[in-house]
Amino acid sequence: MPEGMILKGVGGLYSVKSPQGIYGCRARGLFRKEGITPLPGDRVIFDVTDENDSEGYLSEICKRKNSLVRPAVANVDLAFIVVSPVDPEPDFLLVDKLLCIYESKDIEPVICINKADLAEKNDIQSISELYKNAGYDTIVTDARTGSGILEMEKMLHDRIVVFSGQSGVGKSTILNKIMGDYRMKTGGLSEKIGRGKHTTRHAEFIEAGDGYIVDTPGFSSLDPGLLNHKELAFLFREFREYEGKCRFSGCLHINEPDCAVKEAVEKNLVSRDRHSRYVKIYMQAKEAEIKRRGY
Ligand SMILES: Nc1nc2c(ncn2[C@@H]2O[C@H](COP(=O)(O)OP(=O)(O)OP(=O)(O)O)[C@@H](O)[C@H]2O)c(=O)[nH]1
Ligand SMILES: [Mg+2]
Ligand SMILES: [Zn+2]
Repeated sequence: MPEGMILKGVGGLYSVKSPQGIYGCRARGLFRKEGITPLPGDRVIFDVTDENDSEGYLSEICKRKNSLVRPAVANVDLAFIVVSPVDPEPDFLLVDKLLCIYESKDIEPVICINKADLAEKNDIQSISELYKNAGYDTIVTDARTGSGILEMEKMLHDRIVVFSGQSGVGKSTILNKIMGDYRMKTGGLSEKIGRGKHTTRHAEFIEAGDGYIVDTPGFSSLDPGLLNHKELAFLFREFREYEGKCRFSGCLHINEPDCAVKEAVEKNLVSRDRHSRYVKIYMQAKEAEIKRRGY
């Protein structure tokens, strides 16, 4: 049976890309019974029911590496978290929550500092240093002129990539720029990515060379219930080297005495702001869990 990858799913009809072409496939009741919703990014095995019309049925969904809720996609390799130093003012709490979510799902995050043309050099530098020191790759872009976009495109190779971040930071503008580059390379036509209220609600893959990118409508807050507070300390990358060095095993690095992470904050080895946001996210995630359980 042929194998392929779901590019999009609308109204129970899935576009499956296979070496033989794109097939429109329906899902069998089987998946609904098992509580599985096929997602873009899923590797699937399908039955061809009509070769002429390229129609088929999904018969199996291969094991997922991960899946996201927003955008609802599977098997994501890389996430660009877009942040703008100005207009809108950066929401670092959101950035750090997104980082935790990607860390928990084994998705490599890259911080993209956009609107470099509007920002002060110092502001770009301080955001870049903050996240480099925490162990992340950062990239500086100006979606208007396209500076930095080529560097981004080099990271797309053979990967499923999502863009996320606050509303208005320039995700769609960057995507349009990338698509424009590929359009020029391939001579093909492609639609513009929606902005604001025109943003499509379902996740859809955009092919960029041999990589796939997914736009996400911006958001102002994230459901803290998406994170498990007990795992949070492991999701802050720069805390990991202090693991096992606190006085108490299972130290949360919040109020405990002789905490190696808090000592590192005092010595400026770990950013105080990142640590404060860790505490905040921990509290929010814990509260969300209490609400969920009801005690
Ligand atoms: N000066 C400047 N403006 C930019 C840049 N990137 C985006 N913009 C502008 O910023 C505004 C918002 O850009 P969008 O691409 O719609 O932002 P978005 O992140 O997709 O926003 P949502 O879809 O609401 O999440 C638009 O007016 C863009 O033209 C940039 O690098 N420099
Ligand atoms: Mg957008
Ligand atoms: Zn500690």
